[in-house]
Amino acid sequence: ASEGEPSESKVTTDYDTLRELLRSIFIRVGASSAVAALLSSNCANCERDGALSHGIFRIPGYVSSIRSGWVDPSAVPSVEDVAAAFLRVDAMNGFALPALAAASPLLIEKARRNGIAIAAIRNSHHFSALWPDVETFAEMGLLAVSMVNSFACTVPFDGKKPTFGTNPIAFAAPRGAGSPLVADLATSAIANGDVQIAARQGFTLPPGYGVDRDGKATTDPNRVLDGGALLTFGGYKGSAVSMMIELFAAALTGGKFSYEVDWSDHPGAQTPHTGQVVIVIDPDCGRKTVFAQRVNALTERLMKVGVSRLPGDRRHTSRALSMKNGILLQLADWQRLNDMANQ
Ligand code: NDP
Ligand code: PYC
Repeated sequence: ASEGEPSESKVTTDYDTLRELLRSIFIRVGASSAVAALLSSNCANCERDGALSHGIFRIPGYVSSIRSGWVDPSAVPSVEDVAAAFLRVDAMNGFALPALAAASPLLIEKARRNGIAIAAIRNSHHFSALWPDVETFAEMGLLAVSMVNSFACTVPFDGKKPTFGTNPIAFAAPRGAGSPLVADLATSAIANGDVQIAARQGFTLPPGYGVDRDGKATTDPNRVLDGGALLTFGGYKGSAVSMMIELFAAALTGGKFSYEVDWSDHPGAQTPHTGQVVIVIDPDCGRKTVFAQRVNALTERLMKVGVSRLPGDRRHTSRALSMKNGILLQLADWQRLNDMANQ
């Protein structure tokens, strides 16, 4: 079978069936129904959108982290209203998604009232892509930016030891009638999830992405994962952005820096216990023109100068195909999920 078509080693599932299967796995390992619903939708959304570095291959990592006692899958986040435009959120050693969900209604209300609002989330575990966290705000007509740090697996430019996380930043802008314009990127040369996928599938990494445990350049994903580390994208520039993400996601929120994450007492832990910041802006406050029209003016110009695809386009194409034809999975992965749900 050609790529995208079912074969004997592949299976097609519809979105709701996949989400429900993932939900039952989370429930089975002790997640509250609220947390299970959020994590399963998020992971199914990543798989649906072809955001595979945070799709179903992450499920064993979630389960392993929960079983190790490192993260509380039934934590109830606490939201503190500290200023006109500032919320502090304690995720109570739970996942970051429920913390953001708990903060979102007040965050939106504050952004609309004040023009801007910030949720500073701490004591949280973020284990997914960042675009789902910002896209929903843009669907409501708001601009959003989020940053999260992770665990020390990236060497700062000119440094000798892994210190930063893969530290992604995601931006989302409303586009009027169309789906929001979203850019979501790790500040490491590649996301750790993609290194794991390369290792599973036997691919090498492009040169300049990673080093081995002795700090020597390597294109072998297994060497990167086995005590090695990633480099930042764009040399010192990516390193500067990653450094600032440590400050926004950890120093500002009260979360841990990536180098402070120590899960050695919890063998099996995989979810970084750090912080996340989410900044939401009402574009109407900056208006000299209608914001969505300005977004469209820019994207039309980009097309005119030869840009064939915008950030997020690939995901939306994948989403449309998944919703029409179903989500194509490796049979072995599908069987493993079913085993996990029934264990
Ligand atoms: P990519 O390098 O795949 O993509 C980065 C951005 O660039 C995306 O918005 C993507 O859009 C866009 N893009 C990619 N190729 C092109 C192109 N040719 N032309 C125009 N735009 C393009 O992402 P990363 O590997 O950096 O990150 C992957 C995911 O990992 C992200 O979702 C990130 O949030 C997540 N992550 C999570 C971490 C965590 O701690 N929770 C840590 C690190 C990463 P499109 O999606 O449409 O391809
Ligand atoms: O893919 O780099 C990554 C990552 C780190 C934490 C969650 N995802």
